[in-house]
Amino acid sequence: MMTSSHLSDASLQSLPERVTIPGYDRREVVPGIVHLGVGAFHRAHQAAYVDDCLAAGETDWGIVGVSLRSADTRDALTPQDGLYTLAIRSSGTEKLQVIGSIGAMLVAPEDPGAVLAALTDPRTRIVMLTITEKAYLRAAGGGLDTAHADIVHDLANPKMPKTAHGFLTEALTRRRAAGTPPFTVLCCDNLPANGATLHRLLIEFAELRDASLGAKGDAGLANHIAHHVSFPSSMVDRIVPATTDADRARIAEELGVEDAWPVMTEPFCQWVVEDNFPGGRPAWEQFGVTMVDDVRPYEDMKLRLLNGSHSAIAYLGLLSGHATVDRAFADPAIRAFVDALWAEAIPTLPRNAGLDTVRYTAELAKRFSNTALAHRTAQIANDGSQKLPQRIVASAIERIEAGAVPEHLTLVIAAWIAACEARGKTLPESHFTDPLDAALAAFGARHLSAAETVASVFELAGFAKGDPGHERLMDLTTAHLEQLRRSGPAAVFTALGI
Ligand code: CS2
Repeated sequence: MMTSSHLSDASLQSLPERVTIPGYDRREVVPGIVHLGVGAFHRAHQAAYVDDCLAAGETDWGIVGVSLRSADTRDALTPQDGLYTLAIRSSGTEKLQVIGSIGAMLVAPEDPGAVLAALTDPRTRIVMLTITEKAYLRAAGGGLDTAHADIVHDLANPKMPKTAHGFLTEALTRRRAAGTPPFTVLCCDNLPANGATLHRLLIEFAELRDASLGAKGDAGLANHIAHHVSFPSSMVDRIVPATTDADRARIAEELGVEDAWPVMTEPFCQWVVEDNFPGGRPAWEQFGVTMVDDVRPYEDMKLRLLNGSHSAIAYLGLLSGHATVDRAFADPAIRAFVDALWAEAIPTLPRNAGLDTVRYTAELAKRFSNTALAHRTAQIANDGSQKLPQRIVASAIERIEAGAVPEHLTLVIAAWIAACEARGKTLPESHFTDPLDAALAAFGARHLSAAETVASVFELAGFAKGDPGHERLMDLTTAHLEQLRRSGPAAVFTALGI
């Protein structure tokens, strides 16, 4: 039998029996989905669900993976025929599954034309996205950041786009001209009302495009997107720590062949999708996906309870010297803080939506305690300015407007600012990054008071802009930042009675 030193179609049959391999003939798979942002999260989540569909005989939903920025994933996976190992880890056990749902892989900056060709292919009926919060290019007020260099570029060069906005609008215009029905756009990022949010941003982009292209453009593209393209919202959930070299070495040892980029994850996996796919979809409900009319309650619960406490654990963990989520969560003060944070956020969730927050938070506590994941606090700390609005600020504002004093939620905002300030001092220089880093560093250099810092950061990040509770939110945050600067997290926990 032919053997190979790395994972590939040719080496699949020689893998040890304990490794699950694709249960279908990959040559029969036809691409039906284009996925923008083929990072580890996509490969642990949507690609695994699609793998199950393919194995059940729904062979026309293969994935074309697109990286909007770097060539890393393509370079790692193309020699492996798109195959990679998903390592499902819990304290003491590891299940290995080779996923085969990603066929072709494209790198947008190298060949935007090839990406547009995949998007305009009539077989493509769904375009999914996991491009991270910051790639939606929202301005502080929530609308499109029309001054962003990439938006400016894409409006001037519609045939050579860089952004998801540019690719989707150009592809939709070409499909419309060719008489091909539009694809459904399925946003899978951690944004509130993510489908509707992307829909709104694309309409705004298309309006600018219509105006700038004038007679040369596709008259009425914005209108077409507004009325004829579907943007279901979805809630995605699976914890995916970044793969380390030690993971690679361990997986190679297990497989007997190299895998350049295996993905680590936990057993838990959830996907709740608004059922609005005019162009068809896989029968996801048969493979554990919850298809619903309204995703909002699930989305709010996940963003405010899971992601909100994740950010809290990340920043308070970093300030307390904990490198991973499980270590931070084992710290009794942080554990007690997270319980209090949940108690503060839960009243902001919809009442009559059947949410079981007791069960949900108990399950979260189990997931955060998974010692096999080694999920780094610094990984979650990235892009706080983009994450905190929907994870923390929204609940804090609602609590203030309901007459409460959200001491715990506001501590998370202060801890984010303090952790940013700690970089280059008690934390390594670029331990985590944020799109606002240049401005944050400039505030740091001016040695502003806590009140001045909070006011500047809120203004810059657009936190709670225009909300009546804005001043109160800043005051509570300032008090925490003062104390964090003066005496560190332990003193703040004591002041909170923890
Ligand atoms: C995390 C998320 O990095 C982060 O900001 O909070 O990636 C989290 O692990 C996922 O949303 C879990 O589904």
